[in-house]
Amino acid sequence: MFCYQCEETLNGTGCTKNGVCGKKEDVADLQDDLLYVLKSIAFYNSKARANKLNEAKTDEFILDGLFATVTNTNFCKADIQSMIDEGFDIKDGIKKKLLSAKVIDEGSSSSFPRWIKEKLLGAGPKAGEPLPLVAKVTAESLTSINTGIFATENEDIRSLRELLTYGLKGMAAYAHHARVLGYTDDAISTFTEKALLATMDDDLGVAELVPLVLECGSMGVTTMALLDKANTSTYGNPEPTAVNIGVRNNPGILISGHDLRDLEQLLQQTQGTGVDVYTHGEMLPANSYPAFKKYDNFVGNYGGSWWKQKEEFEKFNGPILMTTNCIVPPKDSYLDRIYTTGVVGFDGVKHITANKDGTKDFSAIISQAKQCKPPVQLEEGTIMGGFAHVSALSVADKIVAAVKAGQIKKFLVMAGCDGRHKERDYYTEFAKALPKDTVILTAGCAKYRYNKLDLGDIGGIPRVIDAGQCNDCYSLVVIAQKLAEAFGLKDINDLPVSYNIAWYEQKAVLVLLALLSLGVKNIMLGPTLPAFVSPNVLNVLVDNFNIRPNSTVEEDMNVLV
Ligand code: SF4
Ligand code: SF3
Repeated sequence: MFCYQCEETLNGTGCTKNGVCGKKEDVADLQDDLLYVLKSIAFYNSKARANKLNEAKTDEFILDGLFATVTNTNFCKADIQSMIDEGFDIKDGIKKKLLSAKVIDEGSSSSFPRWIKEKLLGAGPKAGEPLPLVAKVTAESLTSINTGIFATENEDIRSLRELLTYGLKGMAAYAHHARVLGYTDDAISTFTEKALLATMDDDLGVAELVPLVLECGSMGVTTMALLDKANTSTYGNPEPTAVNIGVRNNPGILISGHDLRDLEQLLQQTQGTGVDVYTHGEMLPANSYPAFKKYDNFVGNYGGSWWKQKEEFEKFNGPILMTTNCIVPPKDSYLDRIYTTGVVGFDGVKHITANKDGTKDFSAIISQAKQCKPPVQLEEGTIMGGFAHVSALSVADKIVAAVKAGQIKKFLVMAGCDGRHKERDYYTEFAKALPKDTVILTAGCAKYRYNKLDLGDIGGIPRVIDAGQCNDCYSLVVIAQKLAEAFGLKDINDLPVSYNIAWYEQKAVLVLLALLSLGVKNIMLGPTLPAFVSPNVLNVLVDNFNIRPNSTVEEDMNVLV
C-alpha cells in the first residue's frame, strides 16, 4: 500500500500501512487495482464512444468507481472487489461489442499505441521484471501487475499523473450527484476516459500533462456548473437562512454527505412519523433550499464538520445516514445505528441500496429512530447560510457600493475542507484576526472553523458569506466574475479578493484546478502542500500561478489583506 492522496497522509509523505483515515492495506491495494481496471474499460469505451456504441451504464460505472476511491468514502473490501469483478465484465462486454461491430478485430491490437499494448493488452515484460510491470488486464493477471503509484518511476510524471487522477476523482463525485438528479454531460465522461488513459501513456511528458491537468480544472468548472443547475432546478435557489443548531425533543435521523436527493427522500418518508431530520457536516447547506424548508420535521444542523463525527454521532442518539464522504471508522457506541448509501461503504455497517429507479427505502432507519432517544443538545442558536450565486448577486449592488465607499476593503475566499489536525486552528485564528472591513467568502466544510464566530456584518452584508457545499465553489466563481463585470475589470485577479484555501481530499484538488483553469493567481494553500506535488511540479505551479503555502496568521495577514 502507498497512498498520499489527502492532506492528512502519514508524516506528510504517504500512508504505507493502514491509512491515517482508517483505510486498510488490502482495501488500498484493491482501490489501486480498481483504478487500473477503470483504465482498461476507458480504453475500450473510448473506442465505443467514437463509434456511438457506448452505454450510459459504463459512464456511470467509471465515475462511481473513481468516486468510491475518494478519501473517507468506501472502506469495504467486498465492495471494491465486486466493483473490480463487475469492471471486468463491463470491459469484456464492450470488447465483444467492438469486435462484433468490427471496430476492432483480434489482430487490430498491432495498430494500438505501444503503451496500450504494453500496459493494457499484454505484450510487455513479465511480472517481477522492473517497473512498469505489465500484463493483460484480467482477474488472474491483476495480482501480478503493479497497479500502485510507484509503477511510474519518474517523480514529476508520477506527480502529474496523480494530480490528474485526484482531480478526476473529485469531478466524478460531483458528476454522480448531478446524475442522480437526471443531469449528465457526455463531455465529462469523454474527458475522464481521455485523462485516465493519459495517466498510462509514457509518450506524454510534463509539457503534455500540465495542460491536461488544467483541462481537468476547466472540466471541473463544467461539472460544478452542471451540479449547480441540477440542485437549483430541482430544489430552487438557496436563500439566505438562519439555520438552527439546537435540537428538539423528538427522536431524530442525522444525514451527512453531499447528496440532496437522499435528503429529499428521507424528508418525504419521515413526514408524519414523529421523527425529526438534522443535517451534519457538508449537508448543512441543504437547510437553505426552498424545497426542503417546507418539511416541518427538518430541524436544522447538528454538530460540526466530518472529523468530529465520533463524538457527535455518539451524542446524537438516533440513526445516522452517510450519503457520501466523509465517513470515519465508526465507534462501537453507534455502529448499530449508522448506515451507508450510494458509493459509501464500511465493513459491518448496514447499507441502503437504491432501487432501479433511484428511489431508496429508508423505513428501516425510520423505525430504528422511533426507538431512540432525542439527540443531546450540543449548542443552540443559528448560523447563516444560503448565499449561493443567485442570492449573493441579488445584493450585488449593495456589495459594490460598500466596496466603492471603502466599507469593504477585501474579500477572502476561505473555501475548501476541514480536517482533524490541530494546525487547522490557524483558520479560526485567521478569521478572528481579519480586519472588520473584510468579508469571508466560503464553501465546503472548511467553514466550520469560523462559521460559529460572531464576526458581525458590514451594513447588513454578513462578514461570512457561505455559498454552500464544496461544489458550490462554483457560486464563488460566478460571484467573482459578476463583481469583476460590475467594477469594469477584465481580469478577476484585479478584484480585491485574496484566496486562503484549505484542502483535505480530492474534491478540493478539483476545486483548486478549477480556479487555476480560470486563471486565478496567488492562491495560498494549506495547512500543508500536497505530498504528491513534486518539487518540479510545484515550481510549475509557482511560476505560472504563484501558488504559495500558508504560514503564520500574522505573516499571511500581511500578504493577503
Ligand atoms: Fe492516507 Fe489519506 Fe490515503 Fe487515507 S486517503 S490512506 S489518510 S493518504
Ligand atoms: Fe468536507 Fe469531506 Fe472536503 Fe465537501 S465533507 S469538503 S472534507
